[in-house]
Amino acid sequence: MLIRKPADIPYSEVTPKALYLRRREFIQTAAAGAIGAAVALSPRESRAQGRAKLPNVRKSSLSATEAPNSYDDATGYNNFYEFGTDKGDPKANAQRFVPRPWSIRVDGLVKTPATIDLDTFLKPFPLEERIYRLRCVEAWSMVIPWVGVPLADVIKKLEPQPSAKFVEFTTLLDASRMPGQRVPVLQWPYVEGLRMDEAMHPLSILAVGLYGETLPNQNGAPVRLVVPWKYGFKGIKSIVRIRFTDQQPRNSWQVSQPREYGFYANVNPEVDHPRWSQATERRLGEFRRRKTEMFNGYAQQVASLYSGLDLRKNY
Ligand SMILES: Nc1nc2c(c(=O)[nH]1)N[C@H]1C(S)=C(S)[C@@H](COP(=O)(O)O)O[C@H]1N2
Ligand SMILES: [Mo]
Repeated sequence: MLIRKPADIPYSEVTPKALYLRRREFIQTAAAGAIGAAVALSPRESRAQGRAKLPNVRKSSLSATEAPNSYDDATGYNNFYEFGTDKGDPKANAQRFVPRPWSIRVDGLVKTPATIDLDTFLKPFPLEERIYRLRCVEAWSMVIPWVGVPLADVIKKLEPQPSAKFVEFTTLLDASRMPGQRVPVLQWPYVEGLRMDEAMHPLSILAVGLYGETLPNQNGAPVRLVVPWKYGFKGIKSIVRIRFTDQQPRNSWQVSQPREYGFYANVNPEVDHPRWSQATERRLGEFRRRKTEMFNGYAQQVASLYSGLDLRKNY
């Protein structure tokens, strides 16, 4: 795999200059506490809900063309066990979570291990809207307009060593802020991983928002992974650590129930979960079940990543 050093990638190449400058301007305005000026909601509403419009979000040609679910579906029906195990718990219990300041530890097989401030680090990256299908392993699905940056661009800037074959992500561990962590339903902190070629695929993003606004806490503020051809649990939320490794990471769901959840977790209607079928799904807001598509409908883009791999064994 070709990984160029950041010094070789001028920002003018990854970001049209005007966008880059405007984004800097927004960050500076936001830092100065004037964020309310850029918000479409009334100032009171935005303060109460921590909602703020993200400026200069460009549409992506990699978006699905289906109609997105409602904002209420996307933000009111979630799995985020750090805030409880019912689908309504994350929205109810994450309201007071404060996702700033936020730093991410970058370590393992990387040129320079470092602790980076999220806002400073992401400043140069242009934001894209990516409308993706999300298919939970529990057989429900949604279509969500995420706002984020390609994970590949982030990884290139972090400069993993050539020996890095996987990337592991870890969620914040802090039971005082994430009360669900007092309950041992999973081994905390939540951990997920991708093979390096999966992480570098253009569909993989780090999301910082949805519906043109900053990410609500229940959706994984301030930054979470979205990998649209995999079951939802790969989309780890509230990331505080990125570690490059030559060993396949042990992800939380696999650790908890290895017979039911594997490392790959590719959406696959032909491989049932031991306790239920994966052939169909219920789209939130719809009555009739839909047929689940191979790789969640992204087979054309991602199937080649798995040629030669037995997807029954590597579930
Ligand atoms: N840290 C953490 N990330 C997580 C989870 C979780 O419990 N903890 N749940 C996962 C599961 S099972 C799903 S389906 C998605 C759902 O959240 P979303 O609707 O915001 O994508 O988040 C994933 N990320
Ligand atoms: Mo899920």
